[in-house]
Amino acid sequence: MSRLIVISNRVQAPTANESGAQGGLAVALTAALREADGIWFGWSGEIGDTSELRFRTYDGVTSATIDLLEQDVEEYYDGYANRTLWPLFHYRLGLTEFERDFQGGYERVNRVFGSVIGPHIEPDDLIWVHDYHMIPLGWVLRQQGLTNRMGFFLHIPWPPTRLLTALPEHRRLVDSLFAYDLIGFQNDEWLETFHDYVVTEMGGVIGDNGDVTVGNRTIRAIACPIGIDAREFIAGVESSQARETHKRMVESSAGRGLIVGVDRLDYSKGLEERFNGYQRFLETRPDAHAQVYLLQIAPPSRVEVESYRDIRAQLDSLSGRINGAFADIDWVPLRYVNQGYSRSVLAGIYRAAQVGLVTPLRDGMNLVAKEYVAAQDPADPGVLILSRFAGAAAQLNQALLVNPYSPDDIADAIERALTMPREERIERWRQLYDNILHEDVIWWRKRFIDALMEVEPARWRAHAS
Ligand code: GDG
Repeated sequence: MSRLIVISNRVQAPTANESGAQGGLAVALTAALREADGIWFGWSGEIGDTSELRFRTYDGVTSATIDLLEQDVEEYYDGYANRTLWPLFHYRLGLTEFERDFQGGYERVNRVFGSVIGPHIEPDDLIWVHDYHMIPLGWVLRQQGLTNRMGFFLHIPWPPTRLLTALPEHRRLVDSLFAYDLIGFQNDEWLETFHDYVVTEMGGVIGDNGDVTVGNRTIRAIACPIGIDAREFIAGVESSQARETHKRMVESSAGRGLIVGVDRLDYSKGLEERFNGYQRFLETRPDAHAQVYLLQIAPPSRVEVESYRDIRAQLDSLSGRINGAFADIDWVPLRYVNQGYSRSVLAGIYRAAQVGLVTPLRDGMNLVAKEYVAAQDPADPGVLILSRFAGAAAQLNQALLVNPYSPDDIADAIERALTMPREERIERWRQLYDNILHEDVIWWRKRFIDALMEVEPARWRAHAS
């Protein structure tokens, strides 16, 4: 069997003392790699010497990391990845920064990754590159003469053509994707917007079987939604820590309904709009006062980037205003917490919540929505409120789907969720649960790898020669 080589920006394979917040990608890849013999390459998250690869194996997952220079981190990670591509791909042109230095740093670091990783790749290895930090890496590896089967998966949305063309050198970026054999997107919507770019900007042709041809290069592009490690998560809900947390939450709720939100502190997650929606709910339903509260967990992320500091400051003041306006001597309507918790603590919190409020303005998938569903009590499940702009909405259409920009929509959905009869909650939850159980992370990995194995291996060789 071929080895699986996974390459992503950050490598966060589990360690013996792991307890902090892992991003969605890290959680999914850890689960995927545990099932396959392979190596996970990427950045250690540290500043230091870029030439030394450090190998480490824990719990069935081998990882190999390099450090990056300070300038690399500024230009490639804080710069092009998080100040250019992230906002642009989340439809936030106003927050997007266009700096030539960022692009230069991005390409340079991709070349560094290629030169360090390339020598460790064997001819039969399957290569799977992840996310927007690493788009040109396939091209870099092809320059070294590698003819392996190579796939790329984009965890975030693919932006509409009219937005993408605002990026200087957009064509160069998309051209480099054609070094892969297979590209995966989270859902049909992002796949279609990619097709649109290929047709309108590159004069390409879309075939019936997912083939995408530009000039003499044909690659395959598919929709392949990521899932959670549902069985592991469900088992976690039964852990003693999760049970203890559940008990603690029930006690501290004192009979009030708990609405929960869990998100990295990121402007794409729509936290400000969510708080506005909750405020609208409080304004228009005075009878609900002291009957419910919203717990928002939002561990800070990307603190080096100004727009992240801005959103944090805005949320600090908005949460203060909401509590100032509505709190009573024995009721705080909004508990806003800026720290991360272990996964089993999160599982206990999800379980205790009558409502899961997941309202990103734009999200590739959103795994929190799936975790919330996994954690529910089958006999008395809570209700998921989900943004129609999350990739997950395509699969989880039994949730209450909302427009996250509309405070009225959010307020109405909260009311509907809190008053939904048990039979309807069970009916909706069953269908959601079925989906997260069947289309889990193992299903996702298999679907992507199977599609990669189906691609004609001679394709790249023919064009490379
Ligand atoms: C990107 C895409 C796509 C959050 N707080 C804590 C914590 N988390 C965990 C959650 C969940 C993960 O982080 C977040 O995953 P999401 O999918 O919601 O979002 P991103 O981090 O933006 O992930 C996204 C994903 O990649 C996978 O393709 O779904 O669209 O943006 O697992 O539980 N974990 C712990 N403590 C916390 O406080 N332990």
